[in-house]
Amino acid sequence: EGVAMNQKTVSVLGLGDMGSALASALLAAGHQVAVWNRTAAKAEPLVAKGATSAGTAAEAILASRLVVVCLLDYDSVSQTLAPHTDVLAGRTLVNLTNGTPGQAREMAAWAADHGADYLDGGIMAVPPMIATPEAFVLYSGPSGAFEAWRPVLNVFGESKYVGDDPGSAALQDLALLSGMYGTIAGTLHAFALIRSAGGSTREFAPLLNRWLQGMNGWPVAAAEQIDTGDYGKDVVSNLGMQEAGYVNHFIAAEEQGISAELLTPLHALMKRRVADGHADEDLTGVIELLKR
Ligand code: FVH
Repeated sequence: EGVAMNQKTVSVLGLGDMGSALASALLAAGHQVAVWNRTAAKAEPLVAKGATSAGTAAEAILASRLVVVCLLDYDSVSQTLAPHTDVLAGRTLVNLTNGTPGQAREMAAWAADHGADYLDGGIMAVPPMIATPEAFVLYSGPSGAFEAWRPVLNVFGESKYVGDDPGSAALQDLALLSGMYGTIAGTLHAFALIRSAGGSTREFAPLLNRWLQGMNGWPVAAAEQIDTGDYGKDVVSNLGMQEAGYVNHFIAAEEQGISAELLTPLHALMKRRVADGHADEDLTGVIELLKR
């Protein structure tokens, strides 16, 4: 069934867990939605809610001036869009696929070559959070295109515009995810340690939560030291002391028969920083070793 061009229609390319959540949110907010997915059957639940299923990606692009793309990775985005450069002119592509700043900049230039505005986005939510107050989405690219489509994009969650460099959203997205993965790595090590002693991770989890919540202020305090470059200011837990204690993670892991490999990289950096003469400073100074 063909999809007619409609100024008020929003197109969504990619109906995985996230794309389906985005399309559902648009439908729930009263938008007309044209959807396309490589595996067509994934459109069926959305068609039942009122979406129109496009037979091809080109047909979906032609249906709207706003085209939201949410696929697995940039390779899949390129494979999907590249055969349809002739239908991109005059449209705004909002690419919510996870990627790198470089990939986003390259795609923005490619879209411009074909007459389309390009906004890159980073979704800071899992699918069930879409359209709830907890969700926020980072956007970067031309501010005019962002402002024009902001009311529609707000359906997904709070829209946070982070600048006209198309790579900014991906950069901040990856920065936020790296904070998340650091927490996940530490948590998995903690649970492995608890489990190695026959303990219940379920019982331990609230204590870990309490501890992590107590660390809530750490990023802000660390940022203050990093921006001033003064790693010796207001030190309460000096690096030399922390490095000496950190070794116990490896000894305990050996004793308990688990691997401490999730904790190894930070220790190598702590040791180098101590060896460079910064034992009296804060652990934050390790960031200097990440410069290339
Ligand atoms: N789900 C999440 O928790 C995170 C939250 C933050 C943002 N991410 C990013 O969102 C992108 C999509 O993620 P997703 O959860 O929808 O992923 P899947 O459910 O695995 O769906 C993948 C879709 O991509 C299509 N696809 C894959 N390869 C190709 C290709 N070569 N050509 C065309 N389409 C392709 C796939 O189609 P199909 O397998 O159903 O035919 C799905 O529509 C992602 O960047 C996350 O990092 C989600």
